[in-house]
Amino acid sequence: MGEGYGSYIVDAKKNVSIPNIISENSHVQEGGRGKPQFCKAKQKIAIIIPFRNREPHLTIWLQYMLPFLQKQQGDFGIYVVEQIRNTTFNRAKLMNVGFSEAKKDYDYNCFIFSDVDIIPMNDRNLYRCSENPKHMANSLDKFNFRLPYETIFGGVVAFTKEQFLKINGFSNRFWGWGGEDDELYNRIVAAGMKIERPDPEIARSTMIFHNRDTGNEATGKSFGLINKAAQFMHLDGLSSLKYDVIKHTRHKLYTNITVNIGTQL
Ligand code: UDH
Ligand code: MN
Repeated sequence: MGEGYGSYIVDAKKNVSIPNIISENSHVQEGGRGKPQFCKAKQKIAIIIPFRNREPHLTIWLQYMLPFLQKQQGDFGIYVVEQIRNTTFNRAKLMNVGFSEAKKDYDYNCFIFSDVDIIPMNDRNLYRCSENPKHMANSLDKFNFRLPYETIFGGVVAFTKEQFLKINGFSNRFWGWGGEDDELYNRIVAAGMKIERPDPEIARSTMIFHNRDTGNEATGKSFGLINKAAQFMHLDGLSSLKYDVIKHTRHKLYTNITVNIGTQL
């Protein structure tokens, strides 16, 4: 199991440095942009990563994912959307910001929303969009490579631009850990779409071990909204998104967008 064609081991303890990753990915351009050298890709992929205070994870993610995306002949851009300090984390809202900001850069038609700590362990797991919103972290080591429940839709998910617009993005109202991914699933169903998942053997992925972050405690305060997706999705999401960009920086390996997304009312 897990040692088939295309699989490899992710070593999260290996000490790599950003300059190292830069020199190993000489084709990656300013802002974390990559393109196939000898063909034209159909999909233009923005990878959106919600972020705060996880530099070591980001380094590992870049180390594995830049070669991975290039090997898959992706036309891609990496967006690290960083929430300013001292406010409760809001993963979903950062995803919406990433979508809105990436769209200004390039004609992206596929958006992959990925946690910073999840890395696929098989390069046949195509980081591409599909006919339906796609759940890509369906075979995680943390859950013994099984789905903990059938409707789980967290970790890494892929939407075409149309699919994401159809559900008005994520809810902006989930502060602290949990629930936003289940609400997202309910939006998809409410919009009459289905989800799809790659073969679990191919989708095997690892989540780098970590403890719960400060500022991202599960309060459960928003959990009541999970089952109200159909009712609120058209009012709460991309259409109601407000934020201030504090800093917009093109690093060599990614674009950082630091934002003030406010606090829970
Ligand atoms: N994130 C950050 N900084 C934070 C909080 C979250 O960057 O302070 C981002 C990051 O991309 C992360 C994602 O949000 O991968 C999701 O948060 P998470 O990794 O905390 O979510 P997960 O489902 O939560 O992994 C499990 C936390 C409890 C771990 C307990 C240890 N056994
Ligand atoms: Mn995690």
